[in-house]
Amino acid sequence: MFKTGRAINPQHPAKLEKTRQIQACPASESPIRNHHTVAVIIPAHNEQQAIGLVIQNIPIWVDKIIVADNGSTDDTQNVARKNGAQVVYEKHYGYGAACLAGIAQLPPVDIVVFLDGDYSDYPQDMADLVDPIINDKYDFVVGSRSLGNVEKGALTPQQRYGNWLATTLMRLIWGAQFTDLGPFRAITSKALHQLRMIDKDFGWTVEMQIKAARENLKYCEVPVRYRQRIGISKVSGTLMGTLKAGTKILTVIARHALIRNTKDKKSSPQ
Ligand SMILES: Nc1nc2c(ncn2[C@@H]2O[C@H](COP(=O)(O)OP(=O)(O)OP(=O)(O)O)[C@@H](O)[C@H]2O)c(=O)[nH]1
Ligand SMILES: [Mg+2]
Repeated sequence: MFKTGRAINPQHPAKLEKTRQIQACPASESPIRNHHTVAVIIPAHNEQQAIGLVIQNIPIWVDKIIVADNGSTDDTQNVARKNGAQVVYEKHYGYGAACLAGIAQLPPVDIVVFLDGDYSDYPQDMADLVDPIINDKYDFVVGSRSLGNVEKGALTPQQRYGNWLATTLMRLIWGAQFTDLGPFRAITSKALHQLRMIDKDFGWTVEMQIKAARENLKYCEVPVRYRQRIGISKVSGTLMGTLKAGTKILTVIARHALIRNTKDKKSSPQ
């Protein structure tokens, strides 16, 4: 085990109290999880107001927290370090690029969890995603906001429509049973390496799900809560961000569908 010795920000005693209560997960409640090592990767770009809270609310049984930062011009890196995370710097801009940089620094763990650095996800609910892997031998668990409780205004209508469109296309093309492309997700290290992720920006989540379906991973969704982010919206809250992310997601689906068609044609008798 390689505990990070996570320091909780002493400036937030109230939060610490709350965190401790949430994190208090008696060993007897989950004896099995204690034998699995878990690392968390948080892509973050200018999240100085949120990143400390995200880290503080990560359950105590997590062994390693990596904040993958690219190009933050605020205090994100310092706040993350003060709260006990390892900070990885990636000079190429993009969500996927940051995740890949985080993966490159992973110690040998059993399970890797991804979540956003804007405090939209509920880190204290992490057991809901990790336990199906540990108890039921799933390879990959996606936190579905469509199935869970979403605070009013946390998901824009465009985001909901985009998620519906992407998951419908995935179902039609690959028979993949997903209801969301949510950022909060857990995967075994073995499966993660098997997927050979390459997307450098907002095609990251959909790429992981397409490949999981294609590779016949044992996957499932669990309902997750989702709330309005802290700080300034960078992607879904802006027209440009939504268009860019939406186009990228559809491009990734199209590209993988094309690969599938080409392979089918090659393998079918002439
Ligand atoms: N490392 C890195 N992280 C990013 C980048 N863009 C966004 N992020 C982080 O990725 C997570 C998701 O991005 P968000 O900006 O929250 O995107 P969103 O949830 O679709 O939309 P909003 O919350 O409305 O902005 C957050 O933790 C961001 O800080 C990037 O280019 N590099
Ligand atoms: Mg967000």
